[in-house]
Parts: sequence; C-alpha cells; structure tokens
Amino acid sequence: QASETFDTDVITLPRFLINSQIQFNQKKNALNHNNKFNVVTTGEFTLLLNSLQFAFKFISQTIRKSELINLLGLAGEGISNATGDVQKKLDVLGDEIFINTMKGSKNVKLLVSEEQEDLIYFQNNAGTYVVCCDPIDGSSNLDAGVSVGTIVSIFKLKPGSKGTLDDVLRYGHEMVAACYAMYGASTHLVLTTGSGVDGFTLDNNLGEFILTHPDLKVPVQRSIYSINEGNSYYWTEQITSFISSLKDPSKQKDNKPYTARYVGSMVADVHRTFLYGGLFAYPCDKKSPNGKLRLLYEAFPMAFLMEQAGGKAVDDKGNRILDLKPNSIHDKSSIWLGSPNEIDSFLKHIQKD
Ligand code: P6P
Repeated sequence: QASETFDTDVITLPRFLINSQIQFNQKKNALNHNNKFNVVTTGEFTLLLNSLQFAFKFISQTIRKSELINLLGLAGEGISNATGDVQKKLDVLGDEIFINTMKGSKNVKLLVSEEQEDLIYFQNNAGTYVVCCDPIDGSSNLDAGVSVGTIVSIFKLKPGSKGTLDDVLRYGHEMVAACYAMYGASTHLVLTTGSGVDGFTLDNNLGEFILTHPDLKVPVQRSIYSINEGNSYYWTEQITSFISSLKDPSKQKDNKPYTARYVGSMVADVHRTFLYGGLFAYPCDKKSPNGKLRLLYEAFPMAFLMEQAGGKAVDDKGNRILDLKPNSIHDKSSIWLGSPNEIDSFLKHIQKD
C-alpha cells in the first residue's frame, strides 16, 4: 500500500530523453516508407542535454552557496562588498561553469555567452551543435532573493560547416531546442526540442531533474500584463495607448482592469506567464531604441518555448520573433510574448493604428 503514495517510478530527465529519442526514431521510421535504413538519432543530442543539465545543477548549487556567503557578508563587511563581489563573481562563475561544461561535452562547436564579447570556438570539439546562453539572467536581483535563471538556445551547424559566425546568425525558426533553468525556491527546468514543452524540478537529494510538468500549455487567456511601467515616458503612443487600455475597465469584456505583475527577472516573469497566462513585454523605447533583451539567448529561446506551449511571441511591429535573424551575436529586440488571446489583442491594437 505504501507504494500507492510513494512514487517509485519517477521520470528523470535522462529517462525522458531516452523515451523522446525512441519516439523520434519511431516517427522518423514511420515517415521513411522504403524502410531501407533504420533512422536512429546518434544520441549526440541526449549527451548535449545531459551536459546542459549538469551545468544547471552546478550553477544552482553555486547560487545557493553565494546566497549563504551573501548573508555572512551582510553580517560582516557590509552590504556593498559582499553583494557586489558575490554578484560580480557569480556572473563570472556562472559563465565559467557554462563554458567549461560545453567544452567538456565535446559535441558543442560554437558557444555564444552574454558574458563574452566574442563567439567561442571549441577547436578540439568535433561537435555539430551551436549553443547560445545567458548564464545568469537577472543576477542584479539575486541579493534580494529574487529568482534568476539560465536561458539557452540550441542550433545545429549548417551541413558541412566547420563552425563560423554564419552558423550562429540564424533565423529563430532554425533552433533545434531551447530551455531555461529557474533558480527559485526549487530549481526548475523548462525544455522544448520542437514537439511541445516539458517542465522538470530538481530533486536535490537525488541530484536529478524529475518530470513534474509534462506537456506544458500556456493558458489561452489571462488578464495579467508584465512590463516595466517605469519606462512609460519613453514608450511610443501606440504602446502607451495599448497598456492603458488594459487598465481601463470600460475597455475590458469583464469590466475588470488587468493585474500588473513585474519581477524584473525575465525567467521569473516568463515562468509565471507559462503557468498563469497573460502577457510579458519589453518594448523598444526612446532609452533603448532596439529594445533591451537579446535575440539569440533571451527572445529566441523564450519565443520558441512559448510557441511550443501554444502561446505567441512577436516584436513591436507584430513580426513573429522566430522569423527574425540577428546581424550580430548580441543583437537586441523588442518582445511581446504570452497567451495567444493577449498577443492577438496587442496585434489588433497595432494593426488598428
Ligand atoms: P528592467 C535582467 O537584467 C534583464 O536582463 C531581464 O532578466 C529582465 O526581464 C530585464 O532585464 C529587466 O529590465 O529595465 O525592467 O530592469
């Protein structure tokens, strides 16, 4: 009877990847009518995701420790030193962990990191994957105990390529996978490999990510908007009028204004949008004419995940984020993402204008 309450058949991330690899092969073979050869994925991708999950676990541990040091630091030398050093150190540590893990995985050829000005080329890796990441997104919030995260997009090298900038400056729809880890009360991993989205929670005792949110779908509608209103003096008239319409009960079918929720850490704001619905936006403004969020390792992965969960992701002009292509590795973009109904009302508003 005990086993009824105690789950003895948990799906870990490695087991989930093996299952999806089998399903992928079955689908491929079903499509391959002449059946001359058995299409088997090489398992390279599974190896890459196993390396990625190690990086997330390592960063998660480092953050938990750094928060402890933070507390000690606050009691000791005063706020600025401890917080500043740990914060600065933490960005560097997160970046080093990521670079070393991807180099060690052997199947990553090119790496873009928010913390590195230039593209990283792994000379000795025979890999065929391109990984773009923000190792610790939102780290400025860390000392307030706000959730931060690691955001990752994955492309494959172009056929026959040895690995150049051309393999990185790609259309968003060329991504083969995207994920984020969120380091909050628990450590969550939300992942898509192009057929839906699945959420995992790190069991610290087992040291494994356990499948806790299979086949995540974003709610179709939710009256929540998530945007930094502190920038409203710099917004265009179009964006100002749209946001004020959300707050005007007479403009809403249920005569209720939208609720505002803004953490200021993209992973936390997007994770909430996945689970509760609503819209998250970081538009261009007079201060940041190209937007603030980066295309390759913030907008692209979150847009891919959101679309795979039944949501939408567009820029200020209504262009689909995944149809954009960066001209340089740190290019920025405006972004509106979330429940389809919310993004559709934004699109209607800008088309009306
Ligand atoms: P603002 C954090 O610094 C970040 O890159 C994202 O995580 C977050 O969504 C955004 O910037 C917050 O920017 O200008 O609202 O503080």
